[in-house]
Amino acid sequence: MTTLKESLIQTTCAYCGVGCGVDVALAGNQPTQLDGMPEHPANYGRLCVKGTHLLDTISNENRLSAPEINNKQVSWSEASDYVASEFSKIIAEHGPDAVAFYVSGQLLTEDYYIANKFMKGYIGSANIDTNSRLCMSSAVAGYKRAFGEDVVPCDYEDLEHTELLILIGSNAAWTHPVLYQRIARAKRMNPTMKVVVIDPRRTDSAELADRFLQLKPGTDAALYNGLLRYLADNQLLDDDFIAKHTDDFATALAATQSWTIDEVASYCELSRHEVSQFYSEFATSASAISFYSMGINQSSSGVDKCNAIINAHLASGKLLKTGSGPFSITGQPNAMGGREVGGLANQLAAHLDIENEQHQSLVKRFWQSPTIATQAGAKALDMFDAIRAGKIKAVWIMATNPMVSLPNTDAIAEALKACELVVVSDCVASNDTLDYAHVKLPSTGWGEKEGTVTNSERRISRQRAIIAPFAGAKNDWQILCDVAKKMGFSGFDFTQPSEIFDEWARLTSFENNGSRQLNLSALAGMSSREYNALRPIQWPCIKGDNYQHGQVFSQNQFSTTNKKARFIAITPQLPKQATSSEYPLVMNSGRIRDQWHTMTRTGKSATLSTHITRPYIELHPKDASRLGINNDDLVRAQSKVGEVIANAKITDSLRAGECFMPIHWNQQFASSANVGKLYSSIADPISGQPETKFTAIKLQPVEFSQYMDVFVNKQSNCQADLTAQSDYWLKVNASNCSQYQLAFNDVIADALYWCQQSSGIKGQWSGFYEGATQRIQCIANGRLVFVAMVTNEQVTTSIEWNNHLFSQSALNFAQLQSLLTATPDEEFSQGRQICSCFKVREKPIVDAIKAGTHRVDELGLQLQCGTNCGSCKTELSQLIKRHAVIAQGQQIDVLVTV
Ligand SMILES: Nc1nc2c(c(=O)[nH]1)N[C@H]1C(S)=C(S)[C@@H](COP(=O)(O)OP(=O)(O)OC[C@H]3O[C@@H](n4cnc5c(=O)[nH]c(N)nc54)[C@H](O)[C@@H]3O)O[C@H]1N2
Ligand SMILES: Nc1nc2c(c(=O)[nH]1)N[C@H]1C(S)=C(S)[C@@H](COP(=O)(O)OP(=O)(O)OC[C@H]3O[C@@H](n4cnc5c(=O)[nH]c(N)nc54)[C@H](O)[C@@H]3O)O[C@H]1N2
Ligand code: SF4
Ligand SMILES: [Mo]
Repeated sequence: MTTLKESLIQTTCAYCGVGCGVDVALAGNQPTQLDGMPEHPANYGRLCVKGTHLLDTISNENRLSAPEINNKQVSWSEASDYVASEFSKIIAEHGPDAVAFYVSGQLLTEDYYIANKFMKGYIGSANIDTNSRLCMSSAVAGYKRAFGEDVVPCDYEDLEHTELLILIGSNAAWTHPVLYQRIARAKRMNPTMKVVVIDPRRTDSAELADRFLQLKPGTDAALYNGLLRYLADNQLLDDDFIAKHTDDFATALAATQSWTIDEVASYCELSRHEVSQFYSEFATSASAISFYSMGINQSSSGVDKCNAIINAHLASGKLLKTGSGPFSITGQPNAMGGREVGGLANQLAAHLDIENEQHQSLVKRFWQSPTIATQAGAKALDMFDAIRAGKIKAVWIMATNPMVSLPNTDAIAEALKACELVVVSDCVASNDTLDYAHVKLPSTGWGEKEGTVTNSERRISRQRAIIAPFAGAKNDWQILCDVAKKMGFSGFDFTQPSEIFDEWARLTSFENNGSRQLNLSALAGMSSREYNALRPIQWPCIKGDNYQHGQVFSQNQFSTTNKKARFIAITPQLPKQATSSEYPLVMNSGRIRDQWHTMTRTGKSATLSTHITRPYIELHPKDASRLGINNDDLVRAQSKVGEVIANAKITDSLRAGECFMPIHWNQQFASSANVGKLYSSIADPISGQPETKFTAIKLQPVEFSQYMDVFVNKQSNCQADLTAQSDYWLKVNASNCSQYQLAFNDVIADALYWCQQSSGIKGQWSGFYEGATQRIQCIANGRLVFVAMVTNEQVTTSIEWNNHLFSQSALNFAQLQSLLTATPDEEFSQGRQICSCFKVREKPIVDAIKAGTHRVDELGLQLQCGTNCGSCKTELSQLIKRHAVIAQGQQIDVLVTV
C-alpha cells in the first residue's frame, strides 16, 4: 500500500483583519486538516469558528470555469483583448477619468499594488477606490489628520497589558473573536483590568464588560469630547506630552467647553454616574486602549469620532506606551494592505499624498511610468454616481459585491445598468453584482492564491496556496497585468508575486529618509525562496536599523512636518438620516458570528449556516407591542429609499425605538433581505465613508395568504427555480438539501400540482391534509426527494432533520410516520445550534445549566461546547445568566467565565 506524502502549509485566514495564521495539513494534494498556527503572533494557535471551518468553503461549487463576455464563454486571450481594447477605446475618446476600478480589502497586497499602479501610473486617473471606503476610510482619515500618516499606533500585545480596554462601536466577540478571546484571557490573568463596552446594543461583546454604556447611536464624539474636558478640568492632562509632541491643543479643548458631564449624559442618554465613572476610570488607569470599529467609522461624522478618540489619548499621553492607544481594528483580511499600496482614490502608494507634487514625482520616477494621477479620484459613492451619470463609462469590479454592500442598492443597480462596460473579477460564478457584468473573469480564491496580507497591527503574513487553482481561474494580479500589457503598458512583466512584492517593498523606502513610518526596506531584495519562506513581520521593518521592527513613532516623533501630532477641534454631529414621524425607528446593521459579508464563502458551509439560519430584524418589546408584532412574524422595514422583509426577533438588548438587521443576506438567498437597500447615499464629507449604521425606517407586519416550507433533495435533479413564482422567499442550504421558505399573496388552489409542476421532479407524489395544513412529499427510487408543508401562517421545520432524512437511501416506518406528522426525532428538536464546532444545541446546554452548571468552562467539560474555537462562549455565558437557578444572595457574574 502506498501512503500519500504528508506535508504542512502555513497560510493566513481568509476572513477578518485579525490575520490569524493557519496550518493546513495535506495528504498528497488534498488538505486534510486545518489548525491555528501555534507560533503566529496574531493568534498563537487559536482560530474562531469561521477560521476553523475554512476548508468547508473551498468547494468547487458556484465557480466559473472560463471568462465570459455577455454570458458567452471565451478564452482568456479573447477576454483580456476585449477588456484592453474597450478600456483603451473609452480612454481615447473620453479621457482617463471615464474609466474606474472598484477593488477590495480581500485582494492580496500584490493584486492591489498592480491595480493601483495600473490606474494611477499608466491609465493616469485616480479612479480606483475600494470597499475599504465602506469600512476603514474614516479611521484612515482620522490617523492622517492626527499623526500625518495612516499609522495604527498599537499592537495586539497591548491588549494583554492594558488596565482599561474600551470596546467602542465593536462587537469583537463576533467580528474579531480571536482578539476578544485574547482580551478575555488577559482579564482573567489581571483581575484589576477593566473592560468597558460602548454600543447602543447589548451585544455578545458586553459579556466581558465591567461596564456597558448603552449610549444613543451616533453620540460617541460627544462622549470623548466630554472626556477631554474632564481631563483638563481635573488637571489629569499629560502636560509634558502635550507641550512637546502636539499642536492645537487649545483649540481642541475650547471646542469641548460645553461638554460638561451633565451635558454629555443628556446628549448620549446615559446616566451622569455612568459618564463620570467612565471618565474617572480612563483618567486614573495607568493605561487605556480605545478599540474601535464600524460603530465609529460608518458614520456621516466618522472621521471626527476617530479624532475625538485620538484627542483623549493624546491629551492623557495614553498612546505609544505599552497597553495604550487609539486602536482601530480593521475589518477585512487585507484592508491594511490596501491602505498601504494606495487602494483609496485619494492617496498614492506607500502613504504618499496624491496632491503633493514631490510625492507625485517620487512615485512616477520610481515606476518610470508614462503619467501619474495628480488629483483625487472618485470615492466609492461618487464613483457609482458618476457611473449613473454616464461620466464613468467602464468599471472593473474586483473581489467585492457592491450590489449588496453599498448603501442605496437601487441606485447602484441603476448605475450598473447604465454603464457601457461592467467587468467583474470574482471567484464565484454568481452573486448579486455578477448579474450586471458584461465581462466575467474567474479569479482564484483563498487557498489557491499566493501573496501577502497585512493585519490590524501592521503585521505582514504570507497567504500560500494549498490547492491547485480551480480550472480556468487566474490570479487577480495576472489578469490585471495581462490587460495592462495589452493596453501597451510596460511595467507589468511580472511572472510571480515575489517580484511584485519586491518592487513594492523598494517603493516604500524610495526617498523615504524617515519621513514615512511605512517602510519595508528590510524586505526588499528577497529571493523568491526567501519570499516563500517569509515569517509574519510587522512594519516598519527597516534594513540595517537596530531599532526594533514594528515600532512606530519612536521618541514620539510623528509624520507631520514638525513631527508633532495634531489635536483636532471636534463639534459632535448627529446622524444625517434622522427619524421623522413617518419613519420613526432607527435601523442599525452589522454582522453575525458565523457568516462573512455577502455569504459567497461562508454560505457554502452547512455548519456555519446552522448557527443563524435566516435574516432577522431585531426590535424592542415596547415597539413590538405597539406595532402588534410577535416574535418570528414577517415584518417589512421601509426607509425613504428602499424596503426589506425579514422575521422579527424581539429583544430587550436594543434601546426602544431602535432596530438591528444583519448585513449578510442578499438576492442569492432571499427575495428582499439586503439591509443596504434601506440606507441613503450619505457619507462623511472627509472620508466619504457611508453612514450605514443609522437610517430612519418604519416597520409593519406583513401577511401573505399562503406559506410553503419546501425541502428539495440535492440529488433530485430539480433544476427549476421554485422562488420565481412566489411573492416572498428565503433559501437555506444544507449538505443534502435546500430549503425554500415561500409565501404567496394569492392562495394556490392545488398545491400538490404546483409542487409537481414547479419542481419538475418525477416520482411518487403524495399529499394529505391535517386541518388547514397540507403536507406533500415525493419519493423517487425509494429515496425521499421532496417535502413541503403548506400552511396559512409561517411555520418551518428543522432543516437538519430534513437533511438527515434526505441522506437515507430508504426511510424506515418510524421516519415515514414522523414525516407525516412533521415531528422531528428527539435528536433534531434540541433547539438552536450554539456551538458550531461540536454541534451542541441549546436544549442540552440549558438542561445542564438548570441542573447547576453555572460556569462556561464546566459546560465545556460536560458537553464540549466552547472548547474548540471558543466563539460561542459569550452565548454560553448569556444562557447561564438567563437560565441559572440561583440561590439568594449569590452573584451570577462570579459564576460566568467567558
Ligand atoms: N463574523 C464576522 N466577522 C467579521 C465580518 C463578518 O462579515 N462576519 N466582517 C469583518 C469586517 S470587514 C469588519 S469591518 C468588521 C466589523 O466589525 P464590528 O465593527 O465589530 O462589527 P459590526 O457588527 O459591523 O458593528 C459593530 C457594532 O457597532 C455598533 N454601533 C452601531 N451604531 C453605533 C454608534 O453610534 N456608536 C457605537 N459606539 N456603536 C454603534 C453596532 O450595534 C455593532 O454592535 O468585522 C469583521 N469580522
Ligand atoms: N448596511 C451595511 N453595509 C455594509 C456594512 C455594514 O456594516 N452595514 N459593512 C461594510 C463593510 S465594513 C464591508 S468590508 C463591506 C463588505 O462587502 P463586500 O466586499 O461587497 O462583501 P464580500 O461578500 O466580502 O464580497 C467579496 C466578493 O469578492 C469575492 N472574492 C473573494 N476572494 C476573492 C479574490 O481573491 N479575488 C476575487 N476577484 N474575488 C474574490 C467573493 O466571492 C465576493 O463576491 O460591506 C459594507 N457594507
Ligand atoms: S479571528 Fe477568525 S476570521 Fe478573523 S482571522 Fe482569526 S480565524 Fe480568521
Ligand atoms: Mo469591513
